[in-house]
Parts: sequence; structure tokens; C-alpha cells
Amino acid sequence: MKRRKFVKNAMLGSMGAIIGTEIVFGSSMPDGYKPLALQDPDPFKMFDKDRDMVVLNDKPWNIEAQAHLLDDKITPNKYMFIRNNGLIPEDIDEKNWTLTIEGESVKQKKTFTLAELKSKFTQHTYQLTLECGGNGRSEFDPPAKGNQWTIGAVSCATWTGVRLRDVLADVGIKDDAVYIGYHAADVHLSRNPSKEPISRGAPMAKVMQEETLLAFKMNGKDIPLAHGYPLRLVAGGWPASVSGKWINGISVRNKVHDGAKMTGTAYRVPCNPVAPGEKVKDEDMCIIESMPVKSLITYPKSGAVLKEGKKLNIRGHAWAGELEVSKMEYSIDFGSTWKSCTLNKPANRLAWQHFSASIAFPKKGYYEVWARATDEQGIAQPMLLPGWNPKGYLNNACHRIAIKVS
Ligand SMILES: Nc1nc2c(c(=O)[nH]1)N[C@H]1C(S)=C(S)[C@@H](COP(=O)(O)O)O[C@H]1N2
Ligand SMILES: [Mo]
Repeated sequence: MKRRKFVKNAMLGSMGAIIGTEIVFGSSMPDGYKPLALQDPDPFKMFDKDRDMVVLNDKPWNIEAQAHLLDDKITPNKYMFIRNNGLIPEDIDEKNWTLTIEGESVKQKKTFTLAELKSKFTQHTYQLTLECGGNGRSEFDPPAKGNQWTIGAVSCATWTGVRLRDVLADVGIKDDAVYIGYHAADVHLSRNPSKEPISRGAPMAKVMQEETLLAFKMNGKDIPLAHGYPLRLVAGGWPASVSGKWINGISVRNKVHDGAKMTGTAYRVPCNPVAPGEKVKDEDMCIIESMPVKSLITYPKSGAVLKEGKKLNIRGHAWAGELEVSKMEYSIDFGSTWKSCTLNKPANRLAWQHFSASIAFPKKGYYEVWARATDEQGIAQPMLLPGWNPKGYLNNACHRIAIKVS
């Protein structure tokens, strides 16, 4: 009886949080009743998103930004894309939240409360770029199934948490550990409790990096519910699917983790290039690791009009997975010639870098500004499309904006 009342109070609390105020007579609500305010949800209100964000799917929720919304150096929640594979957990009780570390390669299983994680380990803060592996999918031809992301499934927020490697050292890891997998509280679309919507992970080399965090804060506040409250894994520079939200478990594996969306063709690309539309066998698909070099012009918005004789000041961000971006250029003649942009160093490793340029146009007319980043290994973004792949991942084509000079 006590436990039921407790669960009900926690539910009322989280429903109230979504509605934005207390449900005054909530204790009188019939069990399992969903208040009207939650029955036909307005996603912008519910997730505290800007109304110019674009909803791609509501079951599960998938929402993307537009280039000009990503102009901030550090992405605020209202412009951060949401990518869910299942249903957002509803009755989160932060005080009783635990993280259990287990698997073949732990010396012994150990469970931490959130409070223990926060007090026992040193906290660190980094700006980390998170881009969905499927960002840019909408441009591939033949098309790939899945959310038709354009360019808005990328963010760079400030994340605060403890290092996963510090927590694993405290647990004790065996020498044969090769991979970790995360487990989370979100619910499979079928509502079958024995199915996980997603359970991905990373090899130990990524896990052991100082920037790989178990985070409990985003931009200095509790992580918003849609982004993984109260605890999320953050592994910047890799497909954001590695950064598990709402995590309550980690398996330390003696083999490559084989959880949901780790196997088959999920988050994999052909190990060797293939022709568009070609069938690829599962065993010829390789797991995506570091994301490729990419950039976005975030100001001005495509379609801007400029007075003749005026210079256009553009700005944006560039990132390159595990690598640094070493060169940023723009073209106003469809890629025939390129001029350099001013490019800043990242705030820390795995954070996106800011660029700007001041552009002169020779006469009135229609132009496109194309932006191209090159990583520290000399690899540049493709001007139009990169190699086709069956699931439509890793489209890092140059971003382009239209400009009229009148
Ligand atoms: N538990 C859980 N973690 C998850 C997901 C999910 O569906 N469930 N989606 C992943 C994918 S595919 C991406 S791209 C990022 C998106 O993070 P965001 O919604 O905070 O932007 O979360 C990842 N972590
Ligand atoms: Mo993703």
C-alpha cells in the first residue's frame, strides 16, 4: 500500500512537471488516468522546444533543428534535436535511481545510487558534439528507411558528470573487457518489457577517454527529460546513438556488445564502398565509430537578401568526430574556387569549432554559399553527396545557403 502511494506521488510529480504546474487534486485521480493536458500533447510545450523545430515522428518522438536555429555556440535545450527509438520513461524517481555495472568482464557486479555517483567521483564538464548517425539521410537516392533527417540532428551542449573510466575502475574490470553496452529505462514501442528499444555501446578505448561521461547535467541544469534525465552516457564525436539516455545499467562485455541496434545493419555502413542501391550482406557491414568531418552555416538563414556593395558576414560550426577541424573554406561559385574562413580552436576535444567569413559578391544576382571543412588528416567534406549506404548514414555533404544580392 505504502509503495503504491509512493509510486503514485512520483507519477503525479512527473506529470505535473510536464504540465508545468501542480495537479492540485491529483490524489483523487483514478488509477491509470491520464490528465487531458497530457492526452494530446503539444511537443513544443512538452519538451520546451522552439516552434521552428521540425517534428519528424511522434511515435517515437523525433524532432530536428534547422541550420539557423543552431547559431548558438553552445546549443540550448530549445534547439536540441530529439531522437528516440522507444517511449520516454514516465515515472522517473531521481532519489531511487540506480546504475548497475555488470557483465562478463566485471570482477563483481556493483550498483550505485545517483547520489553516490555524484559524491564519490570527481565531476568534469565538457562541450560535446552529438550528431545522429542518420543526420542528412533525406538526401540519399535510392532513399533509406528511417527518420528523414535533413541537417538538424546535431548539437553541442555542455555536459557535466563523472568519468565512466573512474566508475569502472572503482568496480574493477577484468583484462578481457573489450566493449561496454548500456541499458536504459525507455520502453519498447511494443510495450513488451523484455525488449529494449536500443542498447548500444562502445569499445574500451572510447570508454576510457577522459571526455566519456556519465552525465547528470546539461548546460548547468538537470538534463531535460527527453535528453536522458536523470543520467546519460555521453560519448562525443561518435554517432549519438552511443550516448545512451536514461541509463540504469552498463554491461562490461568480453566481446562486442550485441544489444538492440548493435547488430545487423543498424548504425553500420558497408566496410567497403558499394554502388547506390546495391544489396550488402550483414557480415560486410561495419560499426560506425568516429563521425566524419562536417560543418553548418548557421547565419544567415538560407534565402537571405543582401544590398549590392555590402559584405555578407557568415558564421557557423565545424566538427570532425574524434579529430580536429584544421581548415574551413567557403565558395560562392559552386565549388570552383574556395576562400578561407576564420576558424577557432575547439573549447575542448570533441567540441564543435566556430567559423566566420566576410564575403564580397561581384554583382547583383543569385548566389549560393557553400561551406567546406577539412579535418586534421586532410580529409574534406564532399561537395554534394558521400558514398551511398543502405541505411542512409553519414551524409557529410557541404552545407549550402542561397543568397540574393539586389
Ligand atoms: N535510452 C536511449 N538512449 C538513446 C536513444 C534512445 O532511443 N534510447 N537514442 C539514441 C540516438 S539514435 C541518438 S541520435 C541520441 C539522441 O540524443 P538526444 O535526443 O538527446 O538529442 O540518443 C541516443 N540515446
Ligand atoms: Mo541516432
